[in-house]
Amino acid sequence: TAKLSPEKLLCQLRDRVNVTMIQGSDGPFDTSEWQQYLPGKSLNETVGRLGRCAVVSSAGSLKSSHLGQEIDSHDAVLRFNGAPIKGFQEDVGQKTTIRLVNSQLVTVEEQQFLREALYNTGILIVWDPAPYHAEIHEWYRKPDYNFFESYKLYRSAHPEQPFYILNPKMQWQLWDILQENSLEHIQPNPPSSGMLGIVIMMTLCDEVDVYEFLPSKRQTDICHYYQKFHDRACTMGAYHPLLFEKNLVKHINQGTDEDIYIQGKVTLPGFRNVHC
Ligand code: NCC
Repeated sequence: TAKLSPEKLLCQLRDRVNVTMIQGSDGPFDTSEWQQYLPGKSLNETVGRLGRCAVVSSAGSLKSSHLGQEIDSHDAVLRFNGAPIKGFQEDVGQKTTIRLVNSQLVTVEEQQFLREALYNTGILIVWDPAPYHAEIHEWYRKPDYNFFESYKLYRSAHPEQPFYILNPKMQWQLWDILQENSLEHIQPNPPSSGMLGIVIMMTLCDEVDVYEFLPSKRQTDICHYYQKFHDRACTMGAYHPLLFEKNLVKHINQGTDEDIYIQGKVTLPGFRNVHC
């Protein structure tokens, strides 16, 4: 049901979604206190130029997928929130280059976030469901979850680990494109971590393989590959516009329907390889 051709949609994503991390020169973060906490290097400088990348959703359908080796064959792997590796290598691999976490996890589960070794590998990026197109100052005063203090605590404990804060403008620029390409009215809730991670990797990599975002033949009501919890909303969406995200990703997929069915795999071009 998308209105634009896949090529035009890729161009819109490339040109209108600004993937940037909060920097020391940005608005309320331009204080000497924040300079100590924000990473000195940009994300681009930290990761360098990446070739083939993998994005691993947390879906239950990854269970028994045996995709681990294939996932690890990529130059970089992005994972979400508390998705574990230990005990699941066979299905999800063991490489973690970037872990994208939501601000709820950094706040509510603060103790766990600060304690669990899982978070100490790779580059961390946190995002917060800021109000629709809010200015950074406004968001800073009223984030959805006040994760700033936990962020500072984590940075003090792990000063060498790169840890970025996603500029919240990005998620609404992306949401606008989702809305424009859907026939229905979408609730103004931000895209899921999954969709944000896909677009982040499209800015960093030549090519992006996404696993079990579009469900394979293993599709299940089990929410996560690492838990026994059942909920259809995990795959179809409730708060996040997941169904619309998945339609859009299906539309720009450059791989085959068989890849989706067998491996739950979608292949997207990096923005460097999108010519408008
Ligand atoms: O579940 P979550 O997402 O951590 O999953 C990461 C991304 O994987 C994709 N996914 C997941 C499960 C599934 N069956 N199908 C999928 O396609 C989605 O793209 C999803 O974004 C989030 O997006 O941040 C979310 O986070 C959790 C939770 O906060 C974290 O896991 C931390 O504990 C949210 N769950 C709850 O709040 C209960 C979830 O709604 C969204």
